Amino acid sequence: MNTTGKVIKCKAAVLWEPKKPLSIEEIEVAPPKAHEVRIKIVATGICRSDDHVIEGHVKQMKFPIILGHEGAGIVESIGEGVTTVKPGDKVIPLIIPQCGECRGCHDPNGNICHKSDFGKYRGLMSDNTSRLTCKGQVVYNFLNTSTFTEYTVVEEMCVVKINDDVQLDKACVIGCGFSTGYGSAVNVAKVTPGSTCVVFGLGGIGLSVVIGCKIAGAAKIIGVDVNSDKFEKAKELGATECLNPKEFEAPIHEVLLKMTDGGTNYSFECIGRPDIMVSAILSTYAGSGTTVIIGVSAEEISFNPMILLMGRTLKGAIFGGFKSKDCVPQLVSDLISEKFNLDALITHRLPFTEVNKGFELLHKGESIRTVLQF
Ligand code: CND
Ligand code: ZN
Ligand code: ZN
Repeated sequence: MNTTGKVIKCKAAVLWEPKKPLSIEEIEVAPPKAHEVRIKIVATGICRSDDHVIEGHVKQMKFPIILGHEGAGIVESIGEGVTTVKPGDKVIPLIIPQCGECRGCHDPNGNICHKSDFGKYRGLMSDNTSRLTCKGQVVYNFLNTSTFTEYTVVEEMCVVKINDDVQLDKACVIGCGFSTGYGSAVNVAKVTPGSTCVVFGLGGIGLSVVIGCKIAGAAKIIGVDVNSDKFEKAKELGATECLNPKEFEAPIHEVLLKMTDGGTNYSFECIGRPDIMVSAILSTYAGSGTTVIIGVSAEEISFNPMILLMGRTLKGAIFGGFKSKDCVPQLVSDLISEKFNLDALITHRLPFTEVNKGFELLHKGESIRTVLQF
């Protein structure tokens, strides 16, 4: 049945309020307006950032909302004026838009398009309306995407066509976790061959940092996690050793300074804890160490400025610093040509309707990425 121009009724996982399970509901997805694209989602990963909203950590968030931001799908229909995708194209929705016109898009050294919803959390399209409704209520979108739904509508600047040969149930993790971690290593830190790296937090993001450090030629990649079950996979992906802070009396940065002759060249915080962000900075080499903060936290961090005066650099990035529309197709091609393998990141697959079970696996520390299939 041709659905172009019609409202689509379909299933979606709606979060009505924080600290509640997601609820599988029938929703209405309006047709795309000008410069918008309606996508049939084929697969989506579960990321800790979705969980931050469920747990109520993101204060500005509006409800009800459809979470999910690590998806891949097929274009169902396009609005007027859309030129970069067409119905039937395989696509990845983009958590960082690339409008191509703002200062952020013109900045060769950054990727923060001013149309991004990070930090603003308006949850609406550019015209301040939503294409999603449920039981007569407006439903907000998450990070310009919303992928826990059979169909979603995004703006053209928030979607990119990818190679038709890719499997969407693998490529979906390029929509957030993989690109975020990998790009933080190769693109933001610019890890150099022979260097020493430490990665705090070995979830989907941290393991993707490990993959990036290895491809960049790091000599030593130390993984740190309070869950030692994460170590086997980290080593399989390139970690040369792993530490559990619970097994040491001294603070973990002191252990790392001893192990690395005064500090690592690079450190990455992939958890979202202010105390670990400071540990990450302190574990780098005074003189020229670089820390990249990737974890999301609403709390503030504080440390003595002398720590940076000593020559350290502190950076942060969203989506691994990648300009989304420019870089995602290449990352997909790199996956097809086996520059990296994402199989190890996808530990579980579930039908979309079992989304809450996917979050349980994340809470228990059993999953890296659960991919929900539609
Ligand atoms: P996930 O929960 O899978 O991984 C976190 C890991 O940290 C787990 O293995 C934990 O066991 C471990 N951990 C927890 N506490 C500690 C501790 N005190 N010391 C050491 N290890 C610990 O999460 P994820 O990998 O999906 O996401 C990680 C963070 O990255 C999270 O805050 C998420 O919101 C954020 C993020 C950022 C971006 C971005 O663009 N910057 C994009 N997506 C997610
Ligand atoms: Zn994410
Ligand atoms: Zn822009």
